[in-house]
Amino acid sequence: MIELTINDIKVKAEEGMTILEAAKSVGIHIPTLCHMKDLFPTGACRICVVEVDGMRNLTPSCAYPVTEGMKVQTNSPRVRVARKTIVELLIENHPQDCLICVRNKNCELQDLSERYNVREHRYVGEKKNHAIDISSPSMERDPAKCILCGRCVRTCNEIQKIGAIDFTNRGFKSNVTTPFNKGLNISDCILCGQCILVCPTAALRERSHAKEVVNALNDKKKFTVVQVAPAVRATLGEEYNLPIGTNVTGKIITGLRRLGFDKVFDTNFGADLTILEEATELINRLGNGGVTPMFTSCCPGWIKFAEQNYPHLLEHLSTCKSPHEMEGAIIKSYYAKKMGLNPEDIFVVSIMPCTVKKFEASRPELSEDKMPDVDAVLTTRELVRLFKVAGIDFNDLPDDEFDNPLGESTGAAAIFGTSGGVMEAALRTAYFKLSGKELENVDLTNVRGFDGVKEFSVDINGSTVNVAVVNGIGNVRGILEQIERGESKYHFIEVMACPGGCINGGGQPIHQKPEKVQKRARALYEIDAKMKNRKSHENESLKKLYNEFLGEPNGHLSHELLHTTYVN
Ligand code: HC0
Ligand code: SF4
Repeated sequence: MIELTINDIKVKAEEGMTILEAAKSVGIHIPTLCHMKDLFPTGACRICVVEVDGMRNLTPSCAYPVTEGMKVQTNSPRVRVARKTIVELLIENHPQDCLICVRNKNCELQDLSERYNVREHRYVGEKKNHAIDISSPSMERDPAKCILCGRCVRTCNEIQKIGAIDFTNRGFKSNVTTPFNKGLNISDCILCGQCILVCPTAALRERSHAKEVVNALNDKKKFTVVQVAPAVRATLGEEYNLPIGTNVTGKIITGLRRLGFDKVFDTNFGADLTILEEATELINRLGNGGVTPMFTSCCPGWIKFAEQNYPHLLEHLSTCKSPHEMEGAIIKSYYAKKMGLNPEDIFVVSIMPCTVKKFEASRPELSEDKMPDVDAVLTTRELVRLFKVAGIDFNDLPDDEFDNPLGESTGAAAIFGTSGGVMEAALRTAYFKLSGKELENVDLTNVRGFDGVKEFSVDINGSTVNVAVVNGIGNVRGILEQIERGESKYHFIEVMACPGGCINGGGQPIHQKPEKVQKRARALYEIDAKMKNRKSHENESLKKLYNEFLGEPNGHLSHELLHTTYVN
């Protein structure tokens, strides 16, 4: 243990701790911008500077380790002036359009301006002027709002290991951009939106589909159908100050009805449907000597990554569309027929925790006869904005239930939204299909949690099935290289691009609370544990769908409506 004083308070800190961490441990706040927990400090932004006895210059506390007997002042007049000057300089080179900014009231620059009592313009001068990058169907980049903290660059390069964006130029001309400044859509970006989640301002944000959705709701000729992803129900409440991990399914349904949707369905139904199709595909591949290991295909960020970087391995991807796309296809075929509706009059909206789903919905491979399975995708954050405009006081809403038949689901579907969930759900059904027996304990805890790669082997009818779960796209290359070398022992692999899975998707509420991922995941496991039916093949409405319409999993009609192809 090391003893030091911070603001004349005696502090005991572990060796190797930074001044920032030691201060935090005794309730002393030091502001940060470039700092990222668990990543090597860069000390670039200088907002965390402190005064250390015996040192001439101010010291970045995020990058400097504590030493025995050290005396630190985190709030001296010199420190305050330095921090305030940094904030003032950032503000003067910023558009200052807070009132119409999508991050108004959720912006770290605004918070710093408030904290340091910035009340006048002292450094008015030239401002950087960059065009907004709107080349991608999922995201926008607004470099004029960038304050060069570098958190997006580090997230993309060091966590996601994509490298789609980086710093360019120096001094006043410094900028974060794509290679050759060509736009996100032609970079290596997979549109995961992880960079949006760490951006302190609105320099990175989703491409909004709100206008299209409002127009459809106002169009009397349109039959509007909405579906809600598994992970949204465990996170949306955070935007209304509810504790992280509060399940707000019932309130979301009521809110969507009040917005005017004709039907409110559950993507979890599509998730159960995906499991029946995917488990059958796996069993067929294992039985017929098909290409294995087979990868899950529900994460469009992972699919985009595979198409861009490993086109020679695309045969390993399941051909299943993702759950919300399957649900869209069923709404515009089975449900339309049942209700006597013209599929062209149906407008399907998916509420998703994800930015890539916008790109996915626009893909021509995911439409029938040029009619998209899903017409618009709103992120969790965009739905909250619509609720606000519509005068909906979310916390006071009564609970309601999904419409049927495409609103019924099982516990297996609920856990899709967290890393390992799709694998656990698939194994519950694959075990039954292969052995004719039900799993005694459906809680497959080996595939839960947030390790980068999780492994599990299950004995089914005397054969061992080896599975792996890749948590975050940054962990996938090693697994793919094993396959390239012909050394993979796995039969089935789940990949989710966002660390933690969809609960931490790029469309989710933005705040830097490190415990959020665990608490959100726990909410989904609780939903699963409380369900009467916890295996996808127990979904009664799904059985009816096969009896009345599809025939059998992987049958002719399923292939036409629920499976897809990939582009290399
Ligand atoms: Fe997910 Fe999905 S689980 S990708 O994370 O598979 O976005 O929540 O909706 O489609 O179901 C996201 C979440 C989904 C899909 C489902 C899958
Ligand atoms: Fe990188 Fe993902 Fe952001 Fe694209 S969306 S720049 S891949 S972090």
